[in-house]
Amino acid sequence: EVPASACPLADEPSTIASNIHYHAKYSPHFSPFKFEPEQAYYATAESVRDRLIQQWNETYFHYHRTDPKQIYYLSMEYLQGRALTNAIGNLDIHDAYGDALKKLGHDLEEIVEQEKDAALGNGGLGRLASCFLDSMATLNLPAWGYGLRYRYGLFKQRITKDGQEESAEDWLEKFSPWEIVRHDVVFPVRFFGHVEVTPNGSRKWVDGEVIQALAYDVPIPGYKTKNTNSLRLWEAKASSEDFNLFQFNDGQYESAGQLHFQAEHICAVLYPGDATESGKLLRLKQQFFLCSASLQDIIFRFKERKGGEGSWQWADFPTKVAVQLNDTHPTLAIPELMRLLMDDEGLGWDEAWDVMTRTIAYTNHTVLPEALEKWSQAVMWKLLPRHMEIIEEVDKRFMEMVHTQRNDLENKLSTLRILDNNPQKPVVRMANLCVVSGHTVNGVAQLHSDILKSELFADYVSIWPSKFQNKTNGITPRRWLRFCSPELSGIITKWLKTDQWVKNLDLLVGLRQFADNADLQDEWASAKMANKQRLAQYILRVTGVSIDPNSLFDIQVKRIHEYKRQLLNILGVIYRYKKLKEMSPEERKKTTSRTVMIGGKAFATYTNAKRIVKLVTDVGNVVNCDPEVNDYLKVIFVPNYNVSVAEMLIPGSELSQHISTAGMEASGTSNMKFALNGCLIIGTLDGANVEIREEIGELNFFLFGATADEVPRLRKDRENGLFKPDPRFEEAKQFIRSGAFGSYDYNPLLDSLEGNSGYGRGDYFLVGQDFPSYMEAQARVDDAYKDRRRWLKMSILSTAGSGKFSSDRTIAQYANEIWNVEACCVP
Ligand code: 26R
Repeated sequence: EVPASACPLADEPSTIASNIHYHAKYSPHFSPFKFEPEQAYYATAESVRDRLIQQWNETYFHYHRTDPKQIYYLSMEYLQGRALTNAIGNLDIHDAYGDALKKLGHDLEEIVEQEKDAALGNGGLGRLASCFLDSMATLNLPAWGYGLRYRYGLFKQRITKDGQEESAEDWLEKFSPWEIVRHDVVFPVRFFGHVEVTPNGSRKWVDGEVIQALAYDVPIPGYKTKNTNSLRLWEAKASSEDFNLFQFNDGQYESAGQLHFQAEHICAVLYPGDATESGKLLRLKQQFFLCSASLQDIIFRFKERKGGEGSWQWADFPTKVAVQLNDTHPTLAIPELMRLLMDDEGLGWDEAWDVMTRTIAYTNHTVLPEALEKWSQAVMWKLLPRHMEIIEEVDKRFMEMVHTQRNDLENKLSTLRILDNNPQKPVVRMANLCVVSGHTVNGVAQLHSDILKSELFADYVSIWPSKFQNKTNGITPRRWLRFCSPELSGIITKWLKTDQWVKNLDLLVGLRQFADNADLQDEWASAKMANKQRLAQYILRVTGVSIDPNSLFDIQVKRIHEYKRQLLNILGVIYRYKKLKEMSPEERKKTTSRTVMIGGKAFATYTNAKRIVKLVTDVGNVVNCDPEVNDYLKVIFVPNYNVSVAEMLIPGSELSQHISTAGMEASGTSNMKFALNGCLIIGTLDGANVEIREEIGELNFFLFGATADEVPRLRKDRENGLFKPDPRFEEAKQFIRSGAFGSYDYNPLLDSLEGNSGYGRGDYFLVGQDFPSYMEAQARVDDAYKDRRRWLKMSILSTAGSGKFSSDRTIAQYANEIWNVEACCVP
């Protein structure tokens, strides 16, 4: 009764419905008699996938025929989130699929909730990579992402009475309809072994263990365009030749499949703990696995498109290939490309260096010293002996260049070199290798790029002034406004009289002229209210706490880190609570009611971050149950913050906090998502906050805190005992110490804010320093919220000023100023 080949590409709901029905019946993931939301999700996803595959094949052949220069984005992280809403939105078939599902007795909004997030990343850097993929496809750029297919991505967070508890999240438990295994795309990746000199004098890396990299492709559709790019994720496998059948039949099961176990470990988890030697080795293996497999694939495709042996020149490689390193994690692409060109393709050093350096560029995403990668030379020699030879040669040639051309830098050489030969612990500095080898280095917001140029990489700037650029981050307006807030999107389209803003976000400035219009303000308020109600229901479901949609929704969601200063937020909340307790009921009624939500994951071994999670939950437990106060203040720890949760929180927020110590947050990208959704920001002059404030106007931004250039002096003053804490700050800390939030030992956390913390860096993040100006900014927020019209105007102006922060703008700049690639539109 179901047409076996129901045309998958028609747009009529009834045809779509029969295609979904077809997949439910003939794609055998479940028993055929069930068609519950889960089965409906898989069948719908497979039906959408048919369309993606169609466009994807056309895209591949078009790129193959026209041979444009292609971008390859190498990243250890992608935070894709869910794919279904995004795919039907980009394919512009949302309503047809909604109607089709209705015919089948299901609700699309409920069906999409069935999908697990693909969380193959940690935070900002991974989500940026995913926004970039969306923009590259939307701009019709020939671009592929490369990453690893981790079995367990970012851990699942649960909140217990002891704080955060982590568990493995098996996103592949029931198969992902969005990936397609390419059994014909397999490359060998070697580890360990040694270097041999061949009779003709060239060098060859041999022996050791060889693991196979198998490709899984995820289609990346652009918005309202045919171009559909790929995210290629590598999985590690041992070959059947490495299975010792003889040993197995002899009962030696472990040793029979040894390489199979080794292979399984490589892609088992994202960021395996690196406290142990074996943990460090595994992380390095992961990085090399990504680099080697991707480069072999890139070279293969370069040759394939050139059509056969002898028809290409290696000097042309950089005119067809641009490789972008997402931070230093894929730095090994540099020596690996050199090795492949010299040892496999027979190029000399100079020729290989020229090709490599014109191909590879590097983005820096952090200036935090503990996040700047340094690999032990001993581990590198063991795992990658040929690459260490190459790195030594790069180091040697760099030193020679300084000797002959830049005598003045001679005394700086020990920090500028790639190798740090400190006898205690000789290491390779990955960022230095990237700066010396890449053709371009960029930061991710203007302030961050300026800091790179004036501090971290200052001496390199004097050698290669034109190598350094800024590319302010951006976010995709599809996922982060059009799809996550359809109500607000509809209003914007109505007032701008076009939906072109989804592809050209600068058009949002057109809202400015209506910011005072009471009709727009009322529509705006009702869309925001609907989003707040949806969020309130969600919070009730996951925490059991009921929150009032008429209160000010104040949100801080991001990884828990001392430099991001969730502690400043919660200390402010604690002070507010204490004052509310001291007020008379009449006084309380005059205050602005707030719901403070804090969410984010703490790295499993980051003790102070976990203490902060515990503190927020303890404060919530006390405040939310306090009948005197809980009409005016609620404190929620939002569990398991991820991309899907963000899609719920951000549209429902009114105030968001981006309050890092100035100079420490490279950019931030959630700040852009909140601003785009008409949420006002309380923040420091850090990262992209600076540019957001410029764009939306200083009157619409609640600014506080020390500036980046004041921070070093303030830290010195502190060390010298010149800092006088604000009495409110002392009162808040004392309140915690008094046991107001339970008996957990918060002293180590609070001591980190004092002059002499255990680390010898008392209040390194300047929480005490910025506390008074933070509280004053919060008082301005309370005032502003009391004037409903004023607040709505600011909210509209916030969205209107967010055009610059589209990742389409960011990617267009990378394409023009770093990659030198052009669009290649599939007809
Ligand atoms: C390898 C290990 C030490 C490691 C360090 C740091 C692994 C991952 C990171 C994550 C860092 C690099 C990160 O996510 N940085 C964030 O990048 C975002 C996108 O550019 C910025 O918006 C954000 O400010 C920055 O913290």
